[in-house]
Amino acid sequence: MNEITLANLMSPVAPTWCPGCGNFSILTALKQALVELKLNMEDVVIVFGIGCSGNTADFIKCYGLHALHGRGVANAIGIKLANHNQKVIMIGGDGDIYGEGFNHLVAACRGNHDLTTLVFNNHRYSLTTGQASPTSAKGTISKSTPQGLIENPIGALSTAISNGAGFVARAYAGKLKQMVDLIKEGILYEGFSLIDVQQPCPSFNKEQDYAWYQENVFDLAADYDPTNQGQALVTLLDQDKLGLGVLYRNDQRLAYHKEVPCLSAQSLIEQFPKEINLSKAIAEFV
Ligand SMILES: Cc1ncc(C[n+]2csc(CCOP(=O)(O)OP(=O)(O)O)c2C)c(N)n1
Repeated sequence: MNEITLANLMSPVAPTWCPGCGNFSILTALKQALVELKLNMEDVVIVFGIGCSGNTADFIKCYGLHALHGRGVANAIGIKLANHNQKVIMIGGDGDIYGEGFNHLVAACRGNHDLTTLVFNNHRYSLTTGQASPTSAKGTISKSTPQGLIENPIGALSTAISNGAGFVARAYAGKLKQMVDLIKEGILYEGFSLIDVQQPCPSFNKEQDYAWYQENVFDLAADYDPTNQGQALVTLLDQDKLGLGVLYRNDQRLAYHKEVPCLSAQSLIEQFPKEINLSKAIAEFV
């Protein structure tokens, strides 16, 4: 057993993100959360999408998989079904998870699959240099929308809640302690946890800079009841500002792998026939 420390999460590769990118603090918060949870390196696997966010794969040393664009959640679901003992985390951008991979997100919500998805939401496709994404504001001028974006931003969190996600939260890259606490809570939650992390992109989203966020985020009220699904949906529909904290939490629903009869007692790897030499099979693929 190899307990997670900041030192053993340290990658030899330095981040290539732009100065001022919100990704730096999200990575710090994720590492801090893993350390505070006192997990072992062997028990955590992180699936990364494609994008500036997905490039986190190079900047944290852990077990993981760099998936195809939009397909990270599907891979994460498979890992969890194969090995229930793993804490499975999926990291990707708003383009990756709310755009190309949205159907997989909805599937994870509907099944309440036990994994934690962190969306690095900078409201742009940033690795490809700043096209409008599903969370860009209507009217956004970008390389792909030179005359202004016509569509409304996607209601990703309300879709997640109304489709069965058990834990939905919003964090902000400028509030480190709250981000650490929300990530920890999401990882400990047994079921699907979605944490939308609002983050400035200083290179390709000049409108939503740190000053904009200071004006446009607020902490959910102390008496906000996250178990009230209707209130969570109304809160999301009503808000023109971004409420931070746990928007919705359902402790009544079982995670997917606990409900599937052929998996609830033993995961796939536990059922794997001992006489088959898995190392040989893996060697053929690597
Ligand atoms: C299947 C596929 N479609 C499109 C691309 C091109 N592509 C690479 S990164 C990217 C944008 C990523 O944006 P987002 O997910 O918001 O992440 P960010 O870079 O903003 O962190 C796109 C469209 C790709 N690599 N693979």
